[in-house]
Amino acid sequence: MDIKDLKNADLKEWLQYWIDLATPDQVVICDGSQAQYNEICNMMVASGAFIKMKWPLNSYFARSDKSDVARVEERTFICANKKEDAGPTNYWKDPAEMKAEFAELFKGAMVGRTLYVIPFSMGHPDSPIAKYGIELTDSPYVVVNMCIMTRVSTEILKRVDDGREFVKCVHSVGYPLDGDKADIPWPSAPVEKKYITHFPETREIISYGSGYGGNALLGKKCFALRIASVQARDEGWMAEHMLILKLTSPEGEVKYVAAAFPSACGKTNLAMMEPTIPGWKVETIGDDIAWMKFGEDGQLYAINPEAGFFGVAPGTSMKSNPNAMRTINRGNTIFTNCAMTPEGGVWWEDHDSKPEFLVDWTRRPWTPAKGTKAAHPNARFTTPAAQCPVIAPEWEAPEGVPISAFLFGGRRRTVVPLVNEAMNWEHGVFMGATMASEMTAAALGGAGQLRFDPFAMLPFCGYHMGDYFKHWLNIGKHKGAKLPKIFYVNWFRRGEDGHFLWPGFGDNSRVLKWIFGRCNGTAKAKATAIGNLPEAGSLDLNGLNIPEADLKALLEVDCKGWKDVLPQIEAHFEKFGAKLPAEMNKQLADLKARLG
Ligand code: O2Y
Ligand code: MN
Repeated sequence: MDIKDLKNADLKEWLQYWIDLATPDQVVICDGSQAQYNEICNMMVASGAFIKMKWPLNSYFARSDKSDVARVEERTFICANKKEDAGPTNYWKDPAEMKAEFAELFKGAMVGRTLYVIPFSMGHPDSPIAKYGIELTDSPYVVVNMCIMTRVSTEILKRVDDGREFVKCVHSVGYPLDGDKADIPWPSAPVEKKYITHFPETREIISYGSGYGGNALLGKKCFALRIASVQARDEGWMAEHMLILKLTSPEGEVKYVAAAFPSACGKTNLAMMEPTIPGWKVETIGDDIAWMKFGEDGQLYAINPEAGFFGVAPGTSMKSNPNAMRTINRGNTIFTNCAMTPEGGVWWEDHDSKPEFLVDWTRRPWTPAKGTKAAHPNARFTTPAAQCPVIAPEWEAPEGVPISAFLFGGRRRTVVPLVNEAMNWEHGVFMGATMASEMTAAALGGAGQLRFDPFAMLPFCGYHMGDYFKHWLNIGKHKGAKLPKIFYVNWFRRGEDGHFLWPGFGDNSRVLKWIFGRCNGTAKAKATAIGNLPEAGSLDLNGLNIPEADLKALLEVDCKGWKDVLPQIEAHFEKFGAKLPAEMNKQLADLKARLG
């Protein structure tokens, strides 16, 4: 397919605007083929941007610039027409002013480079829940990562040309090769020139200056969460920062669960978990994002809009996540900011092997004696979901999977029990709205201070968070809805001496089993002031050896602890002003009253 052959005026005009402004040397349409993927990887090996690994097969190392290693929230903007619509939890810029600034920044931004046109689908292209996007980028690294993380094909371009709605995504690393400037392995712009911007009213994303992860792979956080959350609000569906897993009982009964945890709380590990309880099976649908729509039967059906995993490498091992290790070991993986073994293999902190010598992510020789991290703490693997040995056969089902339960959670050392079922939908929305992690003594604010991350959407909601709470409440009022049950889980409870009270990992399947039982009416709960907790004996603890005092702490209501955190919840809610739904203050007042 050639750009000259396009007939859709809106598409052609948009493409031509950016080509004329950024003046790339050439334009290439990405077709999602293995041949084009290989060609781009080979070109990056030749330029020094990629190193081909000895093992796993068909896999590559990339090392970023030291200043471009993660999402940059303070350079991420919601450019809604009205500032109020971005809300208190987002940075805002006026859309017209931002576009005017881009008209300068992008002038000649792609000189000496290729502009790649990436037509992609979020979700199976034939799914009624899927949405399309086109990303223009001057980064071949972004192209190959997008080929793993989304479904790229010229068929998508054809459908868009035929009039199908799409999200306009524009990206440049912000490093034009003007004059006789030579290219470098990881081109990017200084932090004050980086912009990751979202235009919710026109469904556009424009990103400048960063080549890393969520800043540059625009299908992920920018589209699938920030823009999609606005689309979902307007169209009556849900775009959530949630893993989706399939749970099968020994009797062969199946339930699907979606779970929201803040970044770096082990979502990928839970999505691929190996249960320790006999006969139970966990399979993966997705590890980061869920898009959900009501079916005719009133159930919420979820798809994973992504096609790959962009997982945090450090901490991933055969102990923490054997299925992620098996996925990446099957090859076709891009490792970013990991360390390299002398044999051309990969390493990171808490990897299963114990190396004597490495080349670290900054390309310097490394030995354990150096005392530094060999891999960057936000080092990543990009790997195809289809390679995961526990991917559910229906993970790409266009109709999605029916969700029986939502899980919320954070890192709470104190107060919050192992599992707590919401009394009803409104109470569940309150649980999501008050999701928080506890800061350590070393962090700003100190021990006991909560960092609120409502629904794990704090950095990802594309509109006012108060309106987002309202949207959740409205979902609960959908006519004929068979709503998922809502649970709050906490794997991170500690004793006074700092030890973890709960073993976590595969033993979290015990909590999933109780949740499964709550959904089909077979597990018993006791009603308490904070919600429904497992009745004694209803949580499967066979084969575990947890001290009685630890179990008691995990499964009881710490009334004093809850009362002590109420002022923090109050202060959290005050941020949302008049947009905080009255139901949330009512839930808070009711909780206070129940605690006595
Ligand atoms: O650091 C980045 O650019 C990526 S952040 C990320 C990547 C995959 C899944 N989740 C996240 C996150 O921050 O929630
Ligand atoms: Mn995430």
